[in-house]
Amino acid sequence: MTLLTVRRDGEIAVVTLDNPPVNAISEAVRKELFEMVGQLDADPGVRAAVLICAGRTFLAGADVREFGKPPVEPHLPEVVDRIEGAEKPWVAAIHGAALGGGFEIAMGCRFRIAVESARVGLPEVTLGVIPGASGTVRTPRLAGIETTVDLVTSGRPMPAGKALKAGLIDAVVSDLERDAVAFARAALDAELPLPVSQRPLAPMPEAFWQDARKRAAKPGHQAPLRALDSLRFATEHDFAEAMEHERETFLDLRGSDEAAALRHIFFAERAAPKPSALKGIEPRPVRTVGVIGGGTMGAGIAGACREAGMEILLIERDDEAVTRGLANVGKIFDSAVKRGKLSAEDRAGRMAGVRGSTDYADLADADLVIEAVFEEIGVKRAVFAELGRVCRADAVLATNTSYLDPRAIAEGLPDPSRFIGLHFFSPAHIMKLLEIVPTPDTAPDVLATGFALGRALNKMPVQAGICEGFIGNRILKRYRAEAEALVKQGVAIAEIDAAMRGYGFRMGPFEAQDLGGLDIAFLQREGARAEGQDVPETLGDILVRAGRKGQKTGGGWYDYAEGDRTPKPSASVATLLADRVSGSAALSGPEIADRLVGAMAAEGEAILREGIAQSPQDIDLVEIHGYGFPRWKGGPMFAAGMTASAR
Ligand code: T1G
Repeated sequence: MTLLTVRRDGEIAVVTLDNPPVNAISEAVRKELFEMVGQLDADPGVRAAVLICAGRTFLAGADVREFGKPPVEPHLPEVVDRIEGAEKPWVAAIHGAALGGGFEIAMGCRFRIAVESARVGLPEVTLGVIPGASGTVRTPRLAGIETTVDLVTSGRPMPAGKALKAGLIDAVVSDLERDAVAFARAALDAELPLPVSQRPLAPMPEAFWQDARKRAAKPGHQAPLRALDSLRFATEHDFAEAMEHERETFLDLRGSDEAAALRHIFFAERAAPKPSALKGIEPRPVRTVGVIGGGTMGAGIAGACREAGMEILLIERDDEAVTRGLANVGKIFDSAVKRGKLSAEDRAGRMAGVRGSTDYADLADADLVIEAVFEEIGVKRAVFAELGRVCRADAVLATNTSYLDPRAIAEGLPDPSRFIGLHFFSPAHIMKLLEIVPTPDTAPDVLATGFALGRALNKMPVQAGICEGFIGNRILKRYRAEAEALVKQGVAIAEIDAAMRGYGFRMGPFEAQDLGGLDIAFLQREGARAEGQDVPETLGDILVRAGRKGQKTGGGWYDYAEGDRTPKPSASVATLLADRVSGSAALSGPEIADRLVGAMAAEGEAILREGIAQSPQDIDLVEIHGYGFPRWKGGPMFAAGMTASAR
């Protein structure tokens, strides 16, 4: 045994697993657990066992790195059954998160206890599989079918308090190991509950399953529905048959493209915030953040930084704008209170850390200042000229620009090494993507500070090189251009949107423009044209010039009835674009999606070639966390087979 250690507390054996970083259930862990049951059953001095983990968490599930390899015995279901069938009852002592196979092992134990901060869950669908060691078969025997439906189809973990009420755990304790031993000792004086596999489970009516399917369905994402099927099968067959069916489903999904895509993203999301190129480079500490501009973006950035515990100074041009800016930040916390995520008292605490001022001199102690003012080079340059004068020499100065060249903004700054682009996405307190855009002068520890800020704000930080639109907006432009090319070839606008929704996007390219407004991109194109750039006319230009800016003007690519956001195909648009459409291409939904995703991947390839992105997986993360690309498709680069990820 190298991962399991045992110590005796009287007649209770305390079995500790130590397999950092998250006690993932590798082949070795399965083997040692399997053997441990026999060892303790054979020990006459042992009457019960406590299973507890060292480090940050209880068993966090099967080792995802083994998914690409053929399964090796003992398989996890056998380990769970062996624990359940042990002569001496086991008690799972949970801290951190008991997830997937970790919770399945806990269900093989006769009892489960946890500390208040612990969570239990079955996140397998987030990896494109379903529970493979009784998650859809034992869980409903513990917590009933309704609770299990949400656990297995959403993959969302449940906090210990709720899990106790749901019957998933037996007690919430404060001193885990001490209380687990006491719990095991006390359990020996009473009649033991039935092993979970022997508890009853009754079928549900057809209507229940139809409704559950409707709620679980996400276009193109099969795992949640397969998990539901496995759960239903378990309610209509005996335990052994249900286990066989679940295992078959799990093994079938394990090799699927969807599982490969979600594993690709799982590891990409963990690698992105810690770029290897920054290893050993100490970021500058950030406790006080100045935000210049209290509009939507500035307030969102201020709210995100405040939520991460930083002190905020919001700078605006006059007292009225300061008041408005502070009110914008307050609204962010008000909505958190409304959603029950924040108490009124906490809200007060959040706002106590946000001050407003019109005087740049108040930024003298700021560690970081983020500019979020109007997207005009003169305005931004003036802001940084002032910041260069008033801020500490080691303060990091950042622009939130979406489209301007950060090098042009930094021009004239006495020390450009402390300047960086931090491109947040609106609403900045919600959107996870943060494009980090260093200039050639940006110091390595300033770049490291950008990534440290991304981690502190629980964002998905991705480094981007300097080009128009960096990574995300550049791909968006190509995506929209390809969609317009299909319209010119005679493919209906509504069919294109439907195809992308069928692929897994929440909205197609045209619906999304109508929601956001066509004029934003139009003004960018007009600005570039005014600077003498050759920007070909787009179909969107024609619509904007005709006053069709989207939902806000009652019509864009679609018509909208008064007070109704339902997009209706527009005869006016057909007339406006009639002389641009030449062809009657008939493409299926998947063919349309392939065309558009292919265009995104082609642009991604150019972005890689130009060194604008560090890796194809970074591009996938940008698309998933900034532009609604369905994560179960892995991102455009993965979908186009351009990543080295294990399939
Ligand atoms: N397998 C292998 N490595 C894992 C892992 C796992 N399950 N989970 C995390 N890691 C690595 C991760 O790559 C990172 O590595 C480090 O641990 C810290 O991760 C049969 C089939 C547990 C809540 O889906 O949700 O069981 O980058 O940064 O923020 O039914 O990790 O440091 O080299 O995320 O503290 C089900 C996935 C598997 C849990 C901890 N289980 N993990 O969060 O750390 S399927 C999961 C998490 C299954 C059975 C089925 C989180 C965490 P590195 P981290 P964290």
